[in-house]
Amino acid sequence: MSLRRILTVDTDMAVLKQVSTPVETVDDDLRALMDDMLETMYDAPGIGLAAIQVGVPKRVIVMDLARGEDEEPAPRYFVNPEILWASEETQPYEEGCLSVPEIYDEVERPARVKLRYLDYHGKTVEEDAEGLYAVCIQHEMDHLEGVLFIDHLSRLKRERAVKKVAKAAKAA
Ligand code: K2U
Ligand code: ZN
Repeated sequence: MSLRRILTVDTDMAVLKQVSTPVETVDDDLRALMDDMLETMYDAPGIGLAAIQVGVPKRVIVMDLARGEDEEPAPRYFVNPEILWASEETQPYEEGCLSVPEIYDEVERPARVKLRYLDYHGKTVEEDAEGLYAVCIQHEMDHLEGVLFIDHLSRLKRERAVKKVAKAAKAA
């Protein structure tokens, strides 16, 4: 396993805006990528990561919502995820993003979604998500469409966010 660089909007916006391509086969090479993505996510730290965030335009997401010190890790892997149904009811959540460091703002998303995806071994899974799981999977699936959480904000907030990330990167 190896750590990958996480792309950020100040230098890698063009890559992050790409639409990712469906995976043909869940094989050992793809599992090695998912292992690297998970290690990179834990190191960041974060609770979700899309493959495009490490520069790989494949429809792959990793996630671990078990954040407590005393919680066992609970890694999740999503290949070619689809949302089959989304509730009319929405919920606001203060989101952040490893590709838009130090920026946080409220985004409104469907409170519950029904998912279909391939797991780490290529098996089809259908699952309901709500709460932080629903927020995180929708945030990550936006990444697969080249959409960042700041794209859900006003133009002024979005432009300020990109400028703030660029200024912080220059100062670092
Ligand atoms: O896509 C990413 O950059 C990963 C995000 C996932 C995420 C964003 C918003 C809401 C939930 C998940 C990072 O994990 S942001 C860090 C974080 C950590 C705990 C809770 C929320 C966000
Ligand atoms: Zn993100």
